[in-house]
Amino acid sequence: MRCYIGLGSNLNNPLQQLNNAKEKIAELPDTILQQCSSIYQSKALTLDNEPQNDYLNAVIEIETTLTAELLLDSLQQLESEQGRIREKRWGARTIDLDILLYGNQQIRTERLVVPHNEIENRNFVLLPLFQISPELEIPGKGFFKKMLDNVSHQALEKVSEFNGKA
Ligand code: PH2
Ligand code: MG
Ligand code: MG
Repeated sequence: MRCYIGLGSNLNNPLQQLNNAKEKIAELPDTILQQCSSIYQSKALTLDNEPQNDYLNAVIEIETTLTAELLLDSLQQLESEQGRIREKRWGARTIDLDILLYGNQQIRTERLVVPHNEIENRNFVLLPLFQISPELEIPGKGFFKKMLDNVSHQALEKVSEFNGKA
């Protein structure tokens, strides 16, 4: 299954957090890392007005035979290994690993909503996704290009590339 994962961090050396998570995802069983976007910086989107550090975000593509649930388990395991503490919704975090797309499946369970609920509202997800897969269709959500136009006012700055290959 071709699958896209969104990475985000705004605590404890975000660049290192993203690179580390990418390496760990590449090492998951039955999984091959296919593509990595650049790394982008943006202001934190928050639900309250508490100040938060800027985020670094990126998107990677993997090919995996893990089920969506098993992939979610693995990503949550990596999040806790990297010291993720869940305080409040949309709070600051060392690493956030979100399943954005799982093939062209639409999934809605207690634990998992795919495509990711917020995908069309976030330039820091759509732009890196577009960078690596401009032809992508987002099931149930319409045209990629249209979605990008709607969020292109959200400031986003390319700041780096991942270390190493793919
Ligand atoms: N993630 C959030 C909340 N706000 N803001 C930015 N810029 N980047 C994120 O990844 C992000 C956020 C919750 O998932
Ligand atoms: Mg998450
Ligand atoms: Mg998230």
